Amino acid sequence: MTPTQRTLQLCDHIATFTDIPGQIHRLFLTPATRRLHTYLTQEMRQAGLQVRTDALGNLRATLPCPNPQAPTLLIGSHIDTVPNAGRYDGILGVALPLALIPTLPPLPYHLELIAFSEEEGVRFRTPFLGSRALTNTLPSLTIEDPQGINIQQALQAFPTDPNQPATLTPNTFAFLELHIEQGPILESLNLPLGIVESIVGQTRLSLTFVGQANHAGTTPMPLRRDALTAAASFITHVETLAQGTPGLVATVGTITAAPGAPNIIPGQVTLSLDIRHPDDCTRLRTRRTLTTAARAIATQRNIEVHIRQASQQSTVLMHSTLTNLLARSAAATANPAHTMHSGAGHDAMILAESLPSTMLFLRTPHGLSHHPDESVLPEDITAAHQTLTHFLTHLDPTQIQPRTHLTST
Ligand code: HGY
Ligand code: MN
Ligand code: MN
Repeated sequence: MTPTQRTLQLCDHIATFTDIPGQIHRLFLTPATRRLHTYLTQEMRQAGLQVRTDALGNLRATLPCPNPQAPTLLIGSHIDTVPNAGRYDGILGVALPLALIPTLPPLPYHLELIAFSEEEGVRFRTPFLGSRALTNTLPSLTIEDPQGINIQQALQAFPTDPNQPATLTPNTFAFLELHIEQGPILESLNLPLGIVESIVGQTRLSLTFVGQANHAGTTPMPLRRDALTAAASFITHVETLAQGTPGLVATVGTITAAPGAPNIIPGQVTLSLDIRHPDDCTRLRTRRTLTTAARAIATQRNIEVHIRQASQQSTVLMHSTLTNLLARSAAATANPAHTMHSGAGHDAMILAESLPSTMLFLRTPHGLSHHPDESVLPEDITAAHQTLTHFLTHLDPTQIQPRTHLTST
């Protein structure tokens, strides 16, 4: 079996680990993730890796080099999914290196393959928990999922071992993430690979509009305090602002209305807001404009609004020495690549705060991602394998200077 066939086989099999039969739906620390850990641990051990699960549920597999003093290169991506997901977002960045490892020559550094436990922010409405553990920037573990289970309780139930450090392996010198592009740019250029120069910043908010639930038949329109119509007005405002601001994307991706019956005026509505722009100042200005708008809409309608920031990430630059080596590796293996920024968030944007980091993208057919029809071309996986092999065999840890300032805000 070729590494490309093996990569696809791994992705196909990983897709069978799901909490909702008939879909790919695998959130942080769920039973499906537990079963996937067992499978991946076995596959990683068969590839000659030493495997452990850390205290935050990240699966960590090391290919040691003969010199115990050698530094470590970290490589990987996430294994949680969005609801009703495709089979490559995150997963490919674990499967592709795992398939390649048996073909690699000896390297002058330890290689640590990591499957991050949480990146999407679906279960606890807070993203990047796996990589945040490694950079010591975890939020409070008392954050609860919709069932009222907090992160600490979920870790105990999984279970993870609190004595397994969820920190960077000492002497880790760099991080590399492979990922599908999740957008249409590479396909439009007819190119298999993307070299990521920067990852766009993002802010995620949770807004709760609180009005007054009441009888839908007896309450005249002028006397209502309807939280859902306030939210609807706000959502329209979000779209209008984003449409009128070049480069801005803003999304209300979830909404719940309570108590939730056809004959009750909604008294409470909670929605999520995701704001992204390559320029941090524009993103932060948008955050201010939209929160001010939410408060104005609430005041006009005599209701309250509560705003919580779930996460905020600045735009980060990838490490130029690593990025240049990736570009040279693609060229040396005759695989055309496009240098670009990432509109999607990735674990690399968290790791880059502490560690020289870079990313390689694979073209996404039809630009379709966060969708069950997400796909990848076998020839692009082969291009990524060739590029990665060249990168790993030409990477000199002594040439990678740590960076102290990587973010633009
Ligand atoms: O939301 C994102 O950008 C990523 O796919 N988690
Ligand atoms: Mn994703
Ligand atoms: Mn992803």
